[in-house]
Amino acid sequence: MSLDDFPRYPLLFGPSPVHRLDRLTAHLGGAAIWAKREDCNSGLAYGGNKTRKLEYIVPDVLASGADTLVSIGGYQSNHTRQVAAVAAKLGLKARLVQEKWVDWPDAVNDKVGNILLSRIMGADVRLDPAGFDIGIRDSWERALEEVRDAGGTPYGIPAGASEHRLGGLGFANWAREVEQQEAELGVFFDTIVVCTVTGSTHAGMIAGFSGRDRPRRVLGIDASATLEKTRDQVERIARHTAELIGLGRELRDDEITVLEGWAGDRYGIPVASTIDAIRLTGGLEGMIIDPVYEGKSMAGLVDLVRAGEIGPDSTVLYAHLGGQPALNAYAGAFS
Ligand code: 5PA
Repeated sequence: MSLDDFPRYPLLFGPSPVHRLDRLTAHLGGAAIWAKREDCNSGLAYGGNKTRKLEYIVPDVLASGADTLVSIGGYQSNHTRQVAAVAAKLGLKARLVQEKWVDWPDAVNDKVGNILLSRIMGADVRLDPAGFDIGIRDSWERALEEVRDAGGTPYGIPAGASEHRLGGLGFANWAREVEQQEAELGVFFDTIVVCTVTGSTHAGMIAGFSGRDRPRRVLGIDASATLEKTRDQVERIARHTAELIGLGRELRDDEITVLEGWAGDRYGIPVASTIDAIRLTGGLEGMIIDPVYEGKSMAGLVDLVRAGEIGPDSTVLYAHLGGQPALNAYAGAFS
């Protein structure tokens, strides 16, 4: 088996854009920094990393004969918003469990941003008081049951589409896309920086790059603040995805790197370095990143370059995975 043996339903505009971040590079005074932009990869409700993952899941949805996508995330989940968009596009229903993953004191947290967009797209949005956990949830299993009881045919997509058999394939394909873009641009990204929480984005990249001759580092920056769970999930999904696409060997431990230090104490709560990274990237590049995910991975990139852990001769690709709609629910952090 190889990646090409899996059907892909196109949801993206095409390859996501890759470009230099010249002013950020000059400001940090070290490695050359580039970005690859999943935040503008699709016309479906602002796109993002889940839209890319869903390209490999939709064929299975269609084959299953389901009429309702059932998924789960926090109130401000980017994932559930992208599931709602894909359901709309396919003419399916979406049933979304939105748990209280973040105790954030903004009165509009369950009204603006991602959840607003999901409501606009016609999803059946249900709030649930449960807290943050990246694993398989009872509330999600109950939602599947309820759809069945009501005579529907559900298709379950777990948090972040990660604990899904095909969840890693989208970013294995991303790795291949990067190689094509490198050939066109005449550049080699020796280091990739990516935010990791439910794991299949990072894991897919690891699997996708692992079959290549020229080694590179794929640095996952934890934004879950439940490091061991995320690390386990990344490792499991990376190994599974590598097997699916026919790597033909076990992944080595040193291919799986999840770094801690920028998540703060709790998922979803920005810390000083997150806010600094958001202002820095916005002010130098006009590139907008969010306080839950990308602000944390950018804070990691900034510190690793400044500390020389990513050396001055490196060429770094920052994976921008989307997520900006959540900013609307965090206005208080910037006032
Ligand atoms: C998310 C995830 P993984 O979950 O694949 O590790 O990706 C982390 C990530 N950046 C990084 C953005 C913008 C993300 O949205 N979001 C989740 C969501 O419910 O939105 C799955 C947690």
